[in-house]
Amino acid sequence: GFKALIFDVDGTLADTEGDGHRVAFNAAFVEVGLDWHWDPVLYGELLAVAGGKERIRYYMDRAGISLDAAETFVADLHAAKTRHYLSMLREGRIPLRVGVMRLLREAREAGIRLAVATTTTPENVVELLDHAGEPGLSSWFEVIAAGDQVPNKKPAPDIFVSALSELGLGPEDAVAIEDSDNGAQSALAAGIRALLVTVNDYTIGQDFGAAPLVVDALGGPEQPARALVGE
Ligand code: XBP
Ligand code: MG
Repeated sequence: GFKALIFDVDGTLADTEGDGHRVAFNAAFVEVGLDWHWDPVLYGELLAVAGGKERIRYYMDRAGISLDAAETFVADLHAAKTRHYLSMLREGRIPLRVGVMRLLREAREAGIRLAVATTTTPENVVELLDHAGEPGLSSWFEVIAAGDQVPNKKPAPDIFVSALSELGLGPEDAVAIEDSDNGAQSALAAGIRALLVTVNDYTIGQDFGAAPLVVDALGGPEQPARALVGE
């Protein structure tokens, strides 16, 4: 049987994008005196690129903005964004999605190991989990594979490969849980065939390649998940 669940974070454990990351990016733009503003529609387009720093660069390319010392500029701007995002998390403003806590409890009771594979920064993951209503929830996760610890972000397989290697497991031993096409491609490219996609408003129209099962939520007794694709 399966030995581990490897979770994506943004969009999967919680709806972090529209009211979380997006708002934090805009607060950072104001803080550093930029007149940029990412509304929900534009942000949906920018989500084509995973990773906050990568997303800023993608926006600058699209908008034809070129700067000296762009690398430092992007790093500093992203650090400001992360500060804003962390303070939102510490206020408990971003709850877990329906069914996530139930699944984590059931997996833990069944002796299934828990891990994360995400493009966001590790402190964002810990603060999200630890302010989600269950004190110390981040410590339930044996491995938090995150952000810049690998050279290539999703859809590259690197972060799932890294999570598997930290767990000491092969791709056949794990189930990946994702919300986006970039994430699904990443897990599949890492050789993980057992892939569950739980869509959200930003990702519902995406493709998900060969993902065997796509549902609208992890769900639970009160709000059962609906299968959208797959068997
Ligand atoms: C999530 C992301 C992240 C967040 C921002 O992708 O793309 O970029 O939007 O995170 P996934 P950072 O769910 O596929 O991992 O700004 O901390 O990079
Ligand atoms: Mg995601």
